[in-house]
Amino acid sequence: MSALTNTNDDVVNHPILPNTYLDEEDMSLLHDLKAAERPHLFTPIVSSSSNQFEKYDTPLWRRHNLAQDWEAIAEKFSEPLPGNRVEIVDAELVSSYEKQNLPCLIPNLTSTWTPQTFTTFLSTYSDLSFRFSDQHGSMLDLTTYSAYVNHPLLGLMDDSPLAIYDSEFNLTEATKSIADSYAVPPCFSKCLWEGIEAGRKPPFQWILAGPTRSGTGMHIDPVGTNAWVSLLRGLKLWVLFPDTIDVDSIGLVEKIESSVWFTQNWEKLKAGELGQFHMCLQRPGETVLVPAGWPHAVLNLADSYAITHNYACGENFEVLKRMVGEVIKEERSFAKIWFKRLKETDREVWEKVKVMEGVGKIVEEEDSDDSDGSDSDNDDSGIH
Ligand SMILES: O=C(O)CCC(=O)C(=O)O
Ligand SMILES: [Fe+2]
Repeated sequence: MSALTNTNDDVVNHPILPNTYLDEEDMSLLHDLKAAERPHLFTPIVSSSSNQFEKYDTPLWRRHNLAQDWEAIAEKFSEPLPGNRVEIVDAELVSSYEKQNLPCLIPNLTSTWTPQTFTTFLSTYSDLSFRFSDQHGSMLDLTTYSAYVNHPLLGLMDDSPLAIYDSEFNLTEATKSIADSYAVPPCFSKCLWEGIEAGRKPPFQWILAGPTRSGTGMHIDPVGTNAWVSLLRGLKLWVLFPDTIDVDSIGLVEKIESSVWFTQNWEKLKAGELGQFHMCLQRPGETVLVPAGWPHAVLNLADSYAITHNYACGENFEVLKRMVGEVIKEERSFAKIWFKRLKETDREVWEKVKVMEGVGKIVEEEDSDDSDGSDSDNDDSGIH
């Protein structure tokens, strides 16, 4: 959206008010983005309507009316339920949690990072477009996104507003400053995919920026990886379940927005109906270690800005085995690249990995690709 198209004088004359002007093109883009992001909440465009809010309306995004009582709901959620609290530990203990594949929360890992808030992020990169998910290619510029977030009929009404979820910021010159604004905390084990360039391995780093009520519904992180999530500003509520849980019992496949999930399941969690869970509130400066294979949901209880990396961890043999299996199943062309590299650069891990199920077959394929004269390193099958 160009500032020149803004004819709303009230907004222009009061710069402290967020600009919420959206033209028809913006509304149409937002409608497309919402449709791609949550196809199950799709509402067709009412082409007969001349009112753009009615024409591009997405009523299912506010079907639970959470925005109305949000203050009270957020207040209730800001007192985590007793039970398995996520343990707060110092950096030296992280590897022991990686070995046991358990979650923990580590304070003070971000003191050297460039400060950032949801709002400063939106204004710093206002002209640039970002992604809102890895599931589709739709992008939106942050001026339009900011107008959506602050609009009384849109972001301020949605049960779980759109949030920025972008893994490709490290690939462009314009957003390189984001990659330069933080550093991987050294307490996490070395990623076994390290050294393979971004774009040739599965996505591994994301900016997570969203307003209160946004978040990430119940999910398991991709390809058997661990993750760390560092919060710079805001407040996040986490629930994590052990990797042994029956995923049907916690609505993993239902794609429920996290604000809705917590609202519908709070009493069940409290009554122990969902079994063992780990819960914590994450505050600025704190980092959560997410163990591989653990289903979890995260809800922003305030406007939040966070950075997360997923990493391939070799600290726990069973976790490593599961991750290798998932790489073979889901990212076959990357498996070839990774195994070749492991063989050349990390004999110790390679000795463990080479005997795992399916690995020998991939290596044979890679060897015969090489003897064909085809260079699989140039295979740009495009893992993004
Ligand atoms: O903070 C969030 O919304 C989600 C964090 C997370 O679990 C993820 O990015 O996989
Ligand atoms: Fe996650």
